[in-house]
Amino acid sequence: MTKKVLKEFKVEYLQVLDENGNCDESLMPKLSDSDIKKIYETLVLIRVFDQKAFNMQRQGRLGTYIQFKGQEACQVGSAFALQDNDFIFPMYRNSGLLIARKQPIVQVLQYWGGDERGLKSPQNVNNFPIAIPVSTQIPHAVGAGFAAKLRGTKQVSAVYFGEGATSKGDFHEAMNFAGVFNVPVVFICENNQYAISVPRKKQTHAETIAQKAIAYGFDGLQVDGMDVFAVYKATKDAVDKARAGKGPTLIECFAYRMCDHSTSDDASRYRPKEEFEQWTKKDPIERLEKYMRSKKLLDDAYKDKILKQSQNIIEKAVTEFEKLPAPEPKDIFKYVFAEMTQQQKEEMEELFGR
Ligand SMILES: Cc1ncc(C[n+]2csc(CCOP(=O)(O)OP(=O)(O)O)c2C)c(N)n1
Repeated sequence: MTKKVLKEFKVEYLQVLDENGNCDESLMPKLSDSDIKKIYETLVLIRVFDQKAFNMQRQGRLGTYIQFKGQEACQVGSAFALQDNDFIFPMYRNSGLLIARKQPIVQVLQYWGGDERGLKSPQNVNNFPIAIPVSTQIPHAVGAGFAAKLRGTKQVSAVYFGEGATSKGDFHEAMNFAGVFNVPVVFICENNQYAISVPRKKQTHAETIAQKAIAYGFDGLQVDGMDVFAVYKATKDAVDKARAGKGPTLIECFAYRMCDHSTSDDASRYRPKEEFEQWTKKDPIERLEKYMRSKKLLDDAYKDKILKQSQNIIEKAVTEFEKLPAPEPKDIFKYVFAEMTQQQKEEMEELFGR
């Protein structure tokens, strides 16, 4: 009997911009100066939003909030590679993605204030609602991609999830279906190294998340998830490929959560301080600033202007959000089904009277 090596489980790793802002020009995607500025401005805007929302939660002005600090490049880089009518299926850590996808900021605040109407997608943009149950959005995204394929609309479906989500059955079923039916879907894993307190090493015995695609017969690659150019390039290639009928791709964005899991968490209890400090040196915004400075696309005055502009946009949205009427508590019963069940009617009456 002869032994054969079938295939090595090696996946490509892509980095365009290193943590000092040095760019590998041979890998640089086609982006104009104004594209780069737009990307930078969106990164700053969502970081300002993230900090403001966190502060508001602490002040009792928002419910639970999930920060995404450190993962901005994963969200903005990929959003920039999609068209408005492509579908996105976000998870709870994707407020930045939604903002990059034209979801009004006031609505994102409305959602975190407990009003689901905040998730209604703007006209002509296909943003699906945030999924709180881990991994459930992944088969939904594949279903939407499959529908687009059957209808011949050339739309692509992009789905976002953490590395912890790749341990769930939903992920594997969705990946299998996408491979078998050659679905135009891009799986974007924001590997932030922890699923709440569970480190990646305890999450999976696989060396990379990207290699999980190999088992389903399509491409998987790992990118520096704190390098916005790498995320953009990988997503653009995957989206173009999907649109051309060449099937799915799994992109593992190798990143770090530079914040707690949620406003109910204290990450200092399970993450070493030194580890946190090492990762903050890779900050996606700082490295882009270094690059832009070297290309004369950014100076102190522009940097200051963008920060102030972002703060103004966010403050305006906060003022508008705080003037919104509170949702009607009865709506909890009213809109679960098209029509209320007898039991729901009774429960509603019991709580609120006739
Ligand atoms: C089905 C389900 N099980 C458990 C939870 C509780 N939970 C919330 S976040 C989380 C960790 C998810 O980690 P990961 O997928 O890596 O995403 P991250 O939060 O790191 O972005 C868990 C287990 C949940 N929301 N849904």
